[in-house]
Amino acid sequence: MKEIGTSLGMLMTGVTLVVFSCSSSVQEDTNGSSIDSTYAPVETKAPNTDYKPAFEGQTRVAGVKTTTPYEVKVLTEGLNRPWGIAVLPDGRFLITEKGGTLRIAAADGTLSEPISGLPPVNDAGQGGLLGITLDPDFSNNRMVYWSFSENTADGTLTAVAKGRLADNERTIEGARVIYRATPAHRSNLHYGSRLLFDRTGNLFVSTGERSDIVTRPQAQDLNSALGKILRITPEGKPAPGNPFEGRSDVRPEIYSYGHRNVQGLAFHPITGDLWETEFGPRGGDELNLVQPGKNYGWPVITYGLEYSGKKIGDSIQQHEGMEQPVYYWDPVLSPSGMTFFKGNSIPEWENNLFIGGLSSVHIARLVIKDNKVVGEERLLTGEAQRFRDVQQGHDGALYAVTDGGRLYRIGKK
Ligand SMILES: [Ca+2]
Repeated sequence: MKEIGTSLGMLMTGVTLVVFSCSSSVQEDTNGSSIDSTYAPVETKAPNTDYKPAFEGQTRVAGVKTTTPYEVKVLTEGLNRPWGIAVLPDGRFLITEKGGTLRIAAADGTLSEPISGLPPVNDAGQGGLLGITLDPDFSNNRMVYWSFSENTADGTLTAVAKGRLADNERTIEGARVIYRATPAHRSNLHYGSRLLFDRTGNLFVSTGERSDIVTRPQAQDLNSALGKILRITPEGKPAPGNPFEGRSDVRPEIYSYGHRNVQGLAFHPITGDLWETEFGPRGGDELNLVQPGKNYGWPVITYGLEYSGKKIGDSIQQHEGMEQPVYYWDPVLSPSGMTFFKGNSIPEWENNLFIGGLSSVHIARLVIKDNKVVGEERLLTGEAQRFRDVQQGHDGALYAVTDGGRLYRIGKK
């Protein structure tokens, strides 16, 4: 209830402030179309730190409001801790459930029985059956790829597996693990776990640094798979053309490093660039444009604090050789799955980024122009749901799942 009250308060603040937001009252979105009003930033709470952004527009940009009427429907509340959505060619949804099950949801919200045949997961803490994506040739080979937290003798790790969705859709056939993000660690936190095929047929996989003080520095360690974005072949080998290919002192599956816990991956529809979101600690959630071989800074630079309120490391936010986030949140969004909106069924949404927020209990809409965030809106603030993934259906609408078991459809009215 607290969140709902806050969002109403912000709405009123925004309406009040639009009157004197004259100097930048017209912006262009990524398509060149106008956004006719600029509102106050959606965040009104005090930040956790007094850190200064590296550039204007890196946090708390102007608010925007969707003007095209859209409707929000709860298609089902019957999912059990859903985590990731893959859109099937026929428009239905293949959805992971954290406890280790996979289900298909029809467009009307009807759920299949749990699909069996997946290897066991450790669903303690943040672990479980997590990210999912379809083979680019799924229509012919029915292959599915997923990530999960796997038990090993040395603790748990993020593993990537693949298998064939049986013709009767009741099982996954021939499931096998193709990649393990080692080292394992005795923690149940920060597994990363989004999966995304690129245009060359190789698979991006995000990991986390497992949260503990002892594993955190491995985000900077090029001989560890923790705190990375990896790029592997469909057989789990390092993908050809990776930035550290040929270097014997680096794991060749690494694509970028210095990440904390990446739960959002998406390609920009126009530029084709890879974008990611990751959890910061207390403050400092980030949106990054991912470039090969680059260092994204964790835990050396951060806009956040330890959960205890202590400073992290040397308490610096910028460092040569380390990339700045395109955007950051303080207080946090808790960004999970995300997608760019393709098409113009809701014209002002075209090429905007939609990010599921967990603790913030809303979906963040970001307007991005020239690789900078120029507008932010909070959607579904009244739902009081932790949004775990957002994907776009073949009908052009957005579909989102929540930790509470809901599947939403958000589309043109
Ligand atoms: Ca960073």
